Amino acid sequence: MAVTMPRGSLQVKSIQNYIDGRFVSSKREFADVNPADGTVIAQVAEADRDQVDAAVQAGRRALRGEWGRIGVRERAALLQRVAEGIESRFDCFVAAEVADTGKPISLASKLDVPRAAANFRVFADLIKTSGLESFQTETPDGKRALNYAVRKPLGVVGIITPWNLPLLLLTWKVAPALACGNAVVVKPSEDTPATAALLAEVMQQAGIPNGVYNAVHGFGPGSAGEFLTQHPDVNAMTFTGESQTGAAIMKTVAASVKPVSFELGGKNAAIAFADCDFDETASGVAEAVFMNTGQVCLCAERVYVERPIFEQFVQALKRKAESLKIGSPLEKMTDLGPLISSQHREKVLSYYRLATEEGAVAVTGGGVPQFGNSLDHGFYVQPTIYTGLQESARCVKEEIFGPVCHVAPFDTEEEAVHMANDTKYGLAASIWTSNLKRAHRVAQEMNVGITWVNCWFLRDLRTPFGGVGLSGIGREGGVHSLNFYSELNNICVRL
Ligand code: NAD
Ligand code: 6OD
Repeated sequence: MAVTMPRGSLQVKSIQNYIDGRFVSSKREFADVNPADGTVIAQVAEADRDQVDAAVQAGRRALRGEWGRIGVRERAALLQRVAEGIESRFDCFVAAEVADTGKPISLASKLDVPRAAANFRVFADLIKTSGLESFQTETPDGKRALNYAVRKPLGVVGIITPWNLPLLLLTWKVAPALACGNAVVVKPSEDTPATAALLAEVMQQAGIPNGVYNAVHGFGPGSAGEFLTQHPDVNAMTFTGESQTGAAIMKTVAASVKPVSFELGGKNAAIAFADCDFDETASGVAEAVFMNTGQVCLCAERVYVERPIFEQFVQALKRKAESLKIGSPLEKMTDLGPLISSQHREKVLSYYRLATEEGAVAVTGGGVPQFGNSLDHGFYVQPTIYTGLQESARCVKEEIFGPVCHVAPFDTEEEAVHMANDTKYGLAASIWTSNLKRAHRVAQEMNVGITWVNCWFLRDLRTPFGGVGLSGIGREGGVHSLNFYSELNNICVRL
């Protein structure tokens, strides 16, 4: 068993690596901490270099064996079984994700776990139905040739993921990688190892052959993350996490010229025009700022509001922030859980202090809530809204990754577009207006990978997803994922 759970308790005790279809311990272990109260919920096996190598070699063997021979229809059926396996252990996945991340149970039940199953279903369907282009070519001697392409797996794909939406982001990459016939070695975040281990149990029960899905645990530098990126037999790396980590991984893999896909940080803007539906916009922007305690790469940390509604909007956002129920992730009514770790809380609080030093006005929040119970040992911060900063302030330029935003007024559409685009990041934007022409015009001006109009984080998994600038390299989603996780071999036949 990857994960042992005492009867009647949600507490996880031991999390192991999953290599070649077997759960294996390691010489070293590290603690998995529940961010809601700081308690240790599991000891996690930290894979050493040899174990990472064993996982990669298991992937290679799987590709040479049964997995390398089965057809698309059977692969798709196996992915559907994985989706069913996740759904049949829904409560277990929710409990593990909530314990690891501290996110509210309502969010894990509504977003993370259903999306994990959906990731497998969507790519199971897509791999069966997607076609490739073909061209009939006229040759210089007046005859013809036929060009067509076939998909081949890349081989062993290394997948490294963060802690904010652990299962969702892991399966977002595992599902298309397996759909294309690859084997994977995943390295989930050291802060959230549990659901990757539970997924191994689901893979086993679904009949995914040994070696196709391997999970190794550990940290980045000098640990499993780096061992995986350095491994010469890994054919491609896909990574979600901080931009700086992406840069380090890129350097490591450069020597072996591997394909990379990077989904990185963001400093996303929301732009509210005076003609927006005010209540809908206040609710939508509040969700974009505070969901998952602001720990979604797509969250809006910069809110630009057209001057005629600025004061009223700031007050509406303040009311929304102050009405959020902060508390135990296990309470159904909780809106806001803790941050992931004491280290991350220190980072977010350092920005709260910096905002004051940079001259911000705290409209609400800026500190740490007190509960008078065990939650005081958790890593909570108050939802926070600032105004009054210069656009050049570090708090407006740097990703904080907490429940915080800065709200600034604007007078013209051009000014709003300029401020929104004045960032080294370029992941997502949201535009709130009832003027359809302006919505399209401004959306097309955004220098990002995804622009939402009158909504936020509304996903269709067939669409391209990724960022520009510091926010990433490449696009995943739908056929874009299939194209990343496969090599296309073009065949030219002289007729
Ligand atoms: P992180 O970069 O610190 O860690 C991500 C993963 O990389 C972890 O598994 C970690 O162990 C591993 N890692 C760290 N250093 C490594 C190294 N040198 N070599 C190999 N692996 C290494 O990110 P995080 O703090 O876990 O996640 C938060 C960040 O992720 C935020 O910046 C957020 O914006 C970003 N993010 C982006 C997206 C997106 O889709 N663009 C999605 C989610 C999160
Ligand atoms: O919805 C997705 O597919 C996705 N990759 C979301 C990323 C969220 C960032 O935290």
